[in-house]
Amino acid sequence: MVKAVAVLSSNEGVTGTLHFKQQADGPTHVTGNISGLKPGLHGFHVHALGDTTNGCNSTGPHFNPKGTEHGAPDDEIRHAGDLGNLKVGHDGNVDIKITDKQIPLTGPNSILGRALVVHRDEDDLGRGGHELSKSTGNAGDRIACGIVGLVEE
Ligand SMILES: [Cu+2]
Ligand SMILES: [Zn+2]
Repeated sequence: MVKAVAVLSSNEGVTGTLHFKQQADGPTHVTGNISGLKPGLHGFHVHALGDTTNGCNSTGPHFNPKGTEHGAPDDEIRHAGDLGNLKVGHDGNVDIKITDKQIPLTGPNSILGRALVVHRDEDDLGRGGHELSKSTGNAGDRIACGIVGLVEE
């Protein structure tokens, strides 16, 4: 079992902690809670870099080891980092429970040391027809992010 954690930080009052677990070659389970968000949908991705020297803006593009187009988590064609949208309730909170095969904690495509990013707007999942739909889902500013780091087993 490999375990990791990402603690989000933000200039806009968003806070949250995400826990990651992966057993052998199985999918990665992500659980946690984020608060301080506007109600509604917010794009949620793993970005390629763990560099926050310029805040969330220096974390690079969506993690995309296969060199494909942006999509929805359930799509055949998606970036590995495409985790879709967070559905935030009226209280500004969201509980997260995601199981995904494309965000391993081990191996060449590991997400360790990369960034988890929350966006201001909804991710159109590649279907919005905007010039950014096929690269970012046109999800707007990066309002919170945290680096995925190892924790003790
Ligand atoms: Cu993103
Ligand atoms: Zn993407």
